Amino acid sequence: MLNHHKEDTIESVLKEKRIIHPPSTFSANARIKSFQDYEKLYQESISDSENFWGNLAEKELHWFNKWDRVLEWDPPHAKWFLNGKLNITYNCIDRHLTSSRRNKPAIVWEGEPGDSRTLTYEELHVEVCKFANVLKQLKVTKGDCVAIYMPMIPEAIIAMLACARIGSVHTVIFGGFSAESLKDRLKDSQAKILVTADGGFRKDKIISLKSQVDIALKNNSSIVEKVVVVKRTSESIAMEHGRDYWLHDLQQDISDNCPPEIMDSEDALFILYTSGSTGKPKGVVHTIGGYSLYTHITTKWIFDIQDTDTYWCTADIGWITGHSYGVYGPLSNGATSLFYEGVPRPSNPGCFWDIIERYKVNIFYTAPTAIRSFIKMGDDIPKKFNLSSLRLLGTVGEPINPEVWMWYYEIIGNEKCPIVDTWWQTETGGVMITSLPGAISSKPGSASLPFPGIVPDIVDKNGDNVPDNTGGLLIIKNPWPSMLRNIHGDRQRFEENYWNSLSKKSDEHIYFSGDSARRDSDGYFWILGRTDDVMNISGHRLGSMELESALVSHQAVNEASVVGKPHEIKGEDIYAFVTLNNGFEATNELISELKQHVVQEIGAIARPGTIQFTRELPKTRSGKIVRRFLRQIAANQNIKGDRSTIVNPDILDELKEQAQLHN
Ligand code: 6R9
Repeated sequence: MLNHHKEDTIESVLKEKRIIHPPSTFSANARIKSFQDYEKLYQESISDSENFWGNLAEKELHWFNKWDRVLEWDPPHAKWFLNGKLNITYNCIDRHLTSSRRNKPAIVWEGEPGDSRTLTYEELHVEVCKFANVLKQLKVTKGDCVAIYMPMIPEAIIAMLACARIGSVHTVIFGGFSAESLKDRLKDSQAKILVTADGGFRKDKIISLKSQVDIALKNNSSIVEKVVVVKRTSESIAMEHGRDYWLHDLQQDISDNCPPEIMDSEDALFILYTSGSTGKPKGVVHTIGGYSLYTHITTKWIFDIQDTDTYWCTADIGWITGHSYGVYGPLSNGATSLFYEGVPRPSNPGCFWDIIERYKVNIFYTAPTAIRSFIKMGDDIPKKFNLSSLRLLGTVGEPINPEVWMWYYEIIGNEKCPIVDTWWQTETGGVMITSLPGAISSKPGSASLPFPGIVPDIVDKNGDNVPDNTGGLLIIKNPWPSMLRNIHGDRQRFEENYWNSLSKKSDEHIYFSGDSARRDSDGYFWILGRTDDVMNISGHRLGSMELESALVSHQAVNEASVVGKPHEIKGEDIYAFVTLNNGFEATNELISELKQHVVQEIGAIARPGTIQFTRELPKTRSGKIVRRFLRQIAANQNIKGDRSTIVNPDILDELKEQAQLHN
């Protein structure tokens, strides 16, 4: 199987002609049942978009006070549902308590060691209120930032909702990040409180989160005031007097009554950090009203969740997918959302299929990198399990190779489940381009068509349209409810990075995604990848600059340039070219040391696959490293393109020759 997908190149994607239609039984019961229905909805959404979003907001959400205006668009600054008052936790929890959903599981959770927990909507309400009261007791008030650095356990979700309940702003920091990354994000967000756990279980090991916290906070009394620690692994950990508190101690005798804070539609809900093309991660800010509506309606129409469904999104809550389609979207729809602490591992390669069988999961949403690793493990593993409960599959995070799509369709979906390939970003808050499972036929490898209300386009770097089937920059032409509102503390970066990137037509204020794509003659979008120096490693965004800074912070490294190299499971792998300081020798030991150093600086997801030492890097006259050539070398391709811009062209052949040793 993998042999096929290795050959997936842009050319083979261009040749992809298969079309898979929604099964008629699926369409008959779906919310959006036909292509005509989609087209009608799309037309309505575009011809009077404020009316479209206003009607949905009124119908789908509970507001304490209705808004005065749907949209104020002062490009690139948008305000949605002006003066509307709401609380996302009221929509995600309280409103379900007056119906039969009260006793329905909201969260079904399984730990890696096999322990499990179910929280009904009523129980979730109690837990969120108790946690919210703990935060209040710690003097967290509206607008304060609370950081969450947790394994995938129910308390992580409860903590997010507790923040939203009292109007504080959460920033979830992926539990796989190192102390250094944690520290940077805590500083930038100015979080007052940090919620963490003694540890978590991952790949049969204990991840000691609290010790990372201790390193991050060491000699840094100005970062967070207090740390709330959830007991998960019961490992012995250090607790600093006056700073660290066990959650169970704080919760003794705490009230379970905590009315939701009345929030303005444009108050911040969360900050989530993501990599950009500079060394400093961007704190993407989302606000309550627009995000509530957009995650609600995309979940409802794309995943077509019905009240009897069990839905599972495998993303960690440290990423936007976990926020929008693990927590907020499903709960707002009153769904049962499943969470799993662990990941497939050699001791339990079939754990995902086992969970699908045991919990009778109906809707399953995961990433291409995971699917590729399942293919590699062999069809025998999923075939041992009963996957017949599944009725819909989804994918997100990176382009899915057509052959990988077909495997997912045939082996996991048994050719009866539609697949939604959903294109979106941390910045967009929710899915922008996707098929709708009952209405839009899929072409394997294409994210399909825009969601209602979204107007994507493909342009060149001047902002001019490119013909169909030609690659170009993927842009969005209109504002949408869950668009990012800011980069935390850096309005200028927000404006320049996303809205002023096209030289000629910057006055048009179109949203620049940083991805390239092509549109075919049926209007389907095919995402080709990033156009900036951001890599996509197993569906996680990592900026070249962040990695380079991490490498250069090692005493042996003089200069580093990092590019992505195609990888059969991860999509891309990290390939670093490094020059050394005098007195350091290029040894295998140093390679291992540098890899470990990057893990320490950023986290395990950033471990470079290859480090190649060199005496020089290819540079322009103005001293800029030319990554384009380095990408070709890393990919083991012939060097193509104009070398005349480089001052030291000879280095290219030398690098190429040495690269053979690494490939
Ligand atoms: C949701 C999420 C965003 C970047 C995005 C693009 C890539 C996401 C994709 C996809 C092709 C899809 N991406 N979904 N590429 N097809 N269905 O992943 O957010 O972590 O911010 O990453 O991921 O390159 O620009 P985020």
